[in-house]
Amino acid sequence: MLKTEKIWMDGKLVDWDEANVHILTHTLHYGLGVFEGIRCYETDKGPAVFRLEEHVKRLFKSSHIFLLKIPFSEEEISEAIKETINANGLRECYIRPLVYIGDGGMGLYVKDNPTRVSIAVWPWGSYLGDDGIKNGIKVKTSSFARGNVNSNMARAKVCGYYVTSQLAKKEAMSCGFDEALLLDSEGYVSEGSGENVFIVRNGIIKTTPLTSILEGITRESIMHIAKDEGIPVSEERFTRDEVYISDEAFFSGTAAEITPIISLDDREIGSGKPGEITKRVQNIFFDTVKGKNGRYSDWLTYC
Ligand code: PPE
Repeated sequence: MLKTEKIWMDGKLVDWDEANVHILTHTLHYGLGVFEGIRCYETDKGPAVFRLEEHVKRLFKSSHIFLLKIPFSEEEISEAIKETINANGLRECYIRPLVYIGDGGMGLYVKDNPTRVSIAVWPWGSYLGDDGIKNGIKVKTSSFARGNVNSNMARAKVCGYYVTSQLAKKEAMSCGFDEALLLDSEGYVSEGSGENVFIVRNGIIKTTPLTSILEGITRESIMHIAKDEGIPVSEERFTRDEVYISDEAFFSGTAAEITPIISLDDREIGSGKPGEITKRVQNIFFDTVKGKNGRYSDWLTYC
């Protein structure tokens, strides 16, 4: 991880090495915190944050679900994100806002511990590798399931959920795969450890419905682009064997961007290479985030 200079904590910029918390920070023990993952891309007009407003809104919605009261407004957080990017002089970076419960009381029920907010930024290359973006990755269906919708609040990007994701990721990696695909509690495909999933069959793009997945902002952007391209998009449940026989598949996410999936459980998907529709959407997506596609210019916030 590349260290940067400043991290925003509770309203002010502090030095990277001073951005520390007490060991009794509540979230460290019990996992209740919410966060965002946002990317800022280099463009001809300077650094631009992709879909800033949507990410900040999701951070507030995640907090709402978990009864966390963020002591800042959405506008203040958006400004703080831009301020942190500028303070670090970065042209391109990943942005990690985190809302967490500070120290004070211990035990599951605490009333008076402060709700704290931090924003860190750092340069982060391709999440699943440059080769993954270009040539695709190999995926394994996980033996760990996406939690039931009444246990895991899927609409929230909550820290605690990522223990399941880590189990799935570790399992996939130790079996020689690049990433995991989790099924939901009923056995249908849900999403990757940190990505939404798409398949393409007979020219139609399918993605899992919002029932058991994070409401991905990249996912929404892809559906928007596909519709504009005249490619039909269907949000519907599908099974792992439908992925085996699909023509193309890909993951989407802020960190993962658009990464083709070339096999699932050792079954080649389509030709075993990134598919034509995947590449078409990928090209539009990368042009868009880099400010080279005027059609979606309102998705970019310049710092
Ligand atoms: N599902 C999950 C479980 C998920 O974590 C992410 C993002 C997505 C879907 C895609 O959502 P969106 O980024 O809005 O398109 N995962 C973040 C965390 C990755 C990490 O390892 O940290 C991310 O991509 O930033």
